[in-house]
Amino acid sequence: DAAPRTQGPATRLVIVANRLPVRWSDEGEEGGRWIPSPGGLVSAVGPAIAQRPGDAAWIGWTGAATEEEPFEVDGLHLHPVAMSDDEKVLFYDGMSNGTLWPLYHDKVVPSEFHRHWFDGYKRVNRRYAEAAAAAAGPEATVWVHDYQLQLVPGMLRELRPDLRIGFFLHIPFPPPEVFQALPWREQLAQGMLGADLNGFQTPEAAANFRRLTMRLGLAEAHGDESVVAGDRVVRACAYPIGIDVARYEGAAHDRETTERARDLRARLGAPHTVLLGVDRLDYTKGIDVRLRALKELLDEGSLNPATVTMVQIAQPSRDDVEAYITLREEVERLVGQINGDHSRVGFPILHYIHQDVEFEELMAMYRAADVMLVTPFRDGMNLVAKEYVAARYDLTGSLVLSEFAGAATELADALLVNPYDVDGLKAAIVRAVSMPPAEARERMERMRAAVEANDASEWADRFLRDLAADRERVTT
Ligand code: ADQ
Repeated sequence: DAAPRTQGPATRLVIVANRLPVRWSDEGEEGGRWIPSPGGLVSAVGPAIAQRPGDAAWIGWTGAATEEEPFEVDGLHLHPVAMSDDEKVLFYDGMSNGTLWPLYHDKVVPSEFHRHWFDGYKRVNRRYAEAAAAAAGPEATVWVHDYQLQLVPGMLRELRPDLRIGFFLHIPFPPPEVFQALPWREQLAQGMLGADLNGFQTPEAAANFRRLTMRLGLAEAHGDESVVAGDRVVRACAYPIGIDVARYEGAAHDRETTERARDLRARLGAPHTVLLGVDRLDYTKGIDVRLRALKELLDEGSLNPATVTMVQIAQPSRDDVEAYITLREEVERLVGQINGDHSRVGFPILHYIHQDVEFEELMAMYRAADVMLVTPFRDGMNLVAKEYVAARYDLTGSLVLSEFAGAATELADALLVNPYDVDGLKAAIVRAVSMPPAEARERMERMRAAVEANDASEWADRFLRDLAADRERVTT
């Protein structure tokens, strides 16, 4: 049975991710065009792609229901995967965001199991795998990303045993005790075992995966960071993702950013202290508990509304999924309550922005904020925490960080909190607001060293280098 092989014999590296790294812009001539959309993944794997000009392809969904031909943007071959509206509901809203996302994030909301969701997930995963198999040149490297595509490595190995296959999970991987509830636990674990290398954000997540494969009887222990499945050694270890440090530090130093930050503080009424939250509007991010802590601090008089202002950016996200609609209502109720109780005309205590924010504005916010609140109940990494640190070149500012974000491993000098502990969170906020400059400086210096030591491009290089390394043989 011949594997589907067609174009791109030269393609040495294929990235497979849920979305393509472009978006449609209506601006410009001829009714619009595709432009690069700078997300975390693009900036992280971008340098690796740039080293292979003309040799790299990206498989993903454009967001549209229509079928599209491969096209090219800035020298990168893009292969759109078609997905009908019905398939999107099963694969993306359903299995990905209604089953796996909550299950992997400590079930902050209940995880739902539906057989037709999994069938849709399987069907769409197969389409990504077939597209990757068709695009990859002989013995090429394929790097599959994230929880939406966990079956792809296994499917791809069957179609193209010649490929070197890597998988990286951007979100947490739960302990086997939690994962085992999944009716499709074997298929999902087997899917990942199809990869030569499985990367995770933390050593704990990698250990959870290795433990799971052994518990399910799919693999045996093999050294500290691998398992043996059949006749193959599968590595599973941590590759904590970083940010494009130069981009963030550069933008922070920009004169325009400085002016924008000053203007922002003036527009906020020149408060003594600006608190900031920046998240996708997601129930895992702990926005509600953070606002509850703020409310109590204001109610009790531990924070003075005459000197403190908070900005909460909540990027619209997954608004077709029920739990996100409920969260939005809860957050907006809290915002109304807090402002109703503590604002003065012309001076809201809490500025809530449920919008996408452009990069330059986000940088100005990081520069304007004295205290950054990053309090997810569970988070694979959390790049916002690292972006804030990168922006604080003058060594001012405090970071309050959840101990359940992957970033807490590297940013141990933040004020670490248990986001479920409202009193602990309140104490950390008060401590951050009143932190002596010398202490803030010391902490920020160490946090900056950690962020600088793990640049996004090095992260991708390290993963791809390890993936390319000689495969260990299993001797029986
Ligand atoms: P996310 O859950 O999306 O990512 P995060 O790591 O914080 O979380 O990345 C969000 C990105 O979006 C940041 O770069 C941030 O600047 C940007 N952003 C946030 N709000 C915005 C807004 N309103 N407008 C524009 N941009 C905004 C998933 C995992 C994380 C993991 C990353 C990368 O859940 O744990 O760190 O992938 O692996």
